[in-house]
Amino acid sequence: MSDHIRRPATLITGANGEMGHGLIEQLAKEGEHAIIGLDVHPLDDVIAEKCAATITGDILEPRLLERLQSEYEIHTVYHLAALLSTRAEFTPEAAHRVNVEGTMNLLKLAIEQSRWHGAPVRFMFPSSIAVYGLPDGKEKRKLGRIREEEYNFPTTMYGCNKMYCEHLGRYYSQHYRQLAADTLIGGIDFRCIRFPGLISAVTLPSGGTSDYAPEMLHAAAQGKPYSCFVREDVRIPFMAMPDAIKALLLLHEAPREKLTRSVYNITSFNPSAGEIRAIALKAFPSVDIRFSPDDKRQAIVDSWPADVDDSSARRDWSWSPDLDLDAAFQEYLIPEIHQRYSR
Ligand code: AKB
Repeated sequence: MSDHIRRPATLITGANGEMGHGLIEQLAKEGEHAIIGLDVHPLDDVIAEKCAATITGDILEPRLLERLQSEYEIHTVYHLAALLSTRAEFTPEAAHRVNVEGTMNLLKLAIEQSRWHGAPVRFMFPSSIAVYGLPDGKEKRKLGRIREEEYNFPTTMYGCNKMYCEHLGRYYSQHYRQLAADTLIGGIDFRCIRFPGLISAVTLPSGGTSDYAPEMLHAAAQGKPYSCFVREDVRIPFMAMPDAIKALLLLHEAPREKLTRSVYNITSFNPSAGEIRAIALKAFPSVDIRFSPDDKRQAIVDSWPADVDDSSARRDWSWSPDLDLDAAFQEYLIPEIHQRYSR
């Protein structure tokens, strides 16, 4: 038995993904809880060494869940594992299994954990602007910032999965086994953020539809041509990865009594694809970036809002991004991506 056993632990699923990298870096600096990093792929060495334990496995695998249950005392779950919007359209049923059944498994694990140690398990869940479904690009351009309860008609399997999991989280935290005679000890404290498209200097996303922005920038920094799969005028909200991590940690720390909802929008900036191209070309002038829209992926992005209203997050847990458009690109993304590819 190693020293992480029965030490209060934070479980991170999808730990090897984009957000997992940034989150593990940050949590390791704080050093409060032992980190358990779980992913279907082995964790990269840089983050593995910051974890008290790493597990390679599938959240749909019953044995893995039993192992987690018996070996660890989990107080927080960051459930980051998911199949993103583009990939999910190729295998919708598999996406349902990973995104919905996987989340159910983690919620059940969290409930069981809280029974054992008697305290609520904080369940941090990244949802997405994919839960919105606007009628079309024309309507989208007319609408302003979308509030959490508006246009909840996702057109993608991933969006449907995220929407349902938002409700599952609310159910597990507020109504779980509501007819049972016994009182639930502990329970789940479910906190969810609807993230915009994310752009990281360190990693490239895979399988998403907002991926055109990070792909364009990373290609430009390597001097590679890029053919963008959405139109030049398309606009959705984005955020630089450090702000996404900041948001997760801020919401995790927020006093429960301040939270007026379980699901919050957040945003930072919302450039059009053409504006992102202009920024990339200014930094890397000789690259060839063209637009050759794929109608079907374009339609997905047209169903997502051009902007979201994040006033509830600003009010309830003092959310505000550190990096606006200019700072995100000029102080974080361009210098770090440039350095990364010039090594
Ligand atoms: C995707 O494109 O699927 C994700 C998202 C917007 O949640 N990046």
